[in-house]
Amino acid sequence: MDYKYSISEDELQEMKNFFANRDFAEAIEGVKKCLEDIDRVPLNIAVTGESGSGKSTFINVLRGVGDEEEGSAKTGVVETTKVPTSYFHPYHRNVRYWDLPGIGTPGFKATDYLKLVNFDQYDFFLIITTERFKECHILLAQAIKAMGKKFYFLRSKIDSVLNGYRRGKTRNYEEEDVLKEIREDCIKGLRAGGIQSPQVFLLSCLEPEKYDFYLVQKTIEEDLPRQKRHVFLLSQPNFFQQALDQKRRTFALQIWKWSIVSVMNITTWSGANTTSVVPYLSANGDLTLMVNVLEEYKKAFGLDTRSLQLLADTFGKDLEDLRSVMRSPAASQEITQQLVYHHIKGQGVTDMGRIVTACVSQCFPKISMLASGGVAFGTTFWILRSFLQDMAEDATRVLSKALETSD
Ligand SMILES: Nc1nc2c(ncn2[C@@H]2O[C@H](COP(=O)(O)OP(=O)(O)O)[C@@H](O)[C@H]2O)c(=O)[nH]1
Ligand SMILES: [Mg+2]
Repeated sequence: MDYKYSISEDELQEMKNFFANRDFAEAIEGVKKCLEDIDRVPLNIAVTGESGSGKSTFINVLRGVGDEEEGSAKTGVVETTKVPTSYFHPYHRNVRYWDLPGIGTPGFKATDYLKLVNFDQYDFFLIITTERFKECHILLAQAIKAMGKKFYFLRSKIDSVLNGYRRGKTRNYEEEDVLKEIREDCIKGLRAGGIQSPQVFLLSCLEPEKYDFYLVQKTIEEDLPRQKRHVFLLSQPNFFQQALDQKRRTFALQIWKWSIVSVMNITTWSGANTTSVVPYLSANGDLTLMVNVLEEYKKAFGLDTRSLQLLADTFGKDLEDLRSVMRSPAASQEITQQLVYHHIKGQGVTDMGRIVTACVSQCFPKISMLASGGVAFGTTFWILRSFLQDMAEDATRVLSKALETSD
């Protein structure tokens, strides 16, 4: 059994801080609220640009939805609508992407446009172009700024530009030089248009694992307020190892909270129904909760069949090839209470749970007031931590497999 799954000093400190200066019941409620907020806090992302710039395609990539899949944003169609269309993230219903009407039509007025699209409802704007940024993009950005919102400039279809170079006469070009040139050209144009310290992200929806896709994710994440940052991060696609690492770290920091809720659920539950059909539940933690949390890990890491299929399609790989590198039973099998219970019993996890609990009770003696003398806390902690680690490692293997080149 590996001690890397045990609780860290940082987590102990965070727990202590959380419980300091609050009474016990109030702190427990606070823990629950923190977890619930992740599914409740709304995040509305507006995607705007000229018609044909790739807005709808980009929204599908960000949501992890195939262009042809049911509920996808329709791509390659001439836009006629004057109202924004919203698309939920399939696994985070509080995250919504808004496909805004095209800008730059004759007589375009940025302030009128922003009123028309109800600008106030968005957390930030993504402004996409396939060429240089024009006056309409700059006017829009300035109007967004004047209204106190954030925007990001994205230069899309970079694959087409590079293909142009490949086919053209410029034989001896370095990809890095071309990208630098495009970036500098965009920045120069934006500066000339009056945008201070502009930043431009280069993207391709056909090659989302390249260019600035992760950088834009990271930049937005860092700009967002704490509670929104969390759900944004978890809802992002998994084309980069850094995104997987970030998700793992974020999930890891929640585990002590889930472990407390798990114990509290048992207390309520065993009081209500002492003749349970699952008697081991009270000693080990709330299995229903663990199943739900593990399901969430699986989806966030893109290890569910739907996400794997899309990854396989994106990189021209076979679904079964991607599956073949997964080792965690939670990734390759359906996550059930039996699976979790089997894990608890099979590997002496309860003993490890005791160790975690003992660790916690040194600086947080109240833990032993919780159900089963706090052992359920440690068991839940150990289970979630070990499955998280295993699924994160699977996600890394799946991504490497998806990105493998055949030559
Ligand atoms: N080569 C390439 N084509 C793209 C990319 N993004 C979108 N497209 C194509 O550009 C066309 C317009 O895209 P769409 O998303 O409908 O643009 P919208 O009108 O802004 O919503 C479609 O045929 C897309 O397949 C990209 O990154 N690279
Ligand atoms: Mg569209």
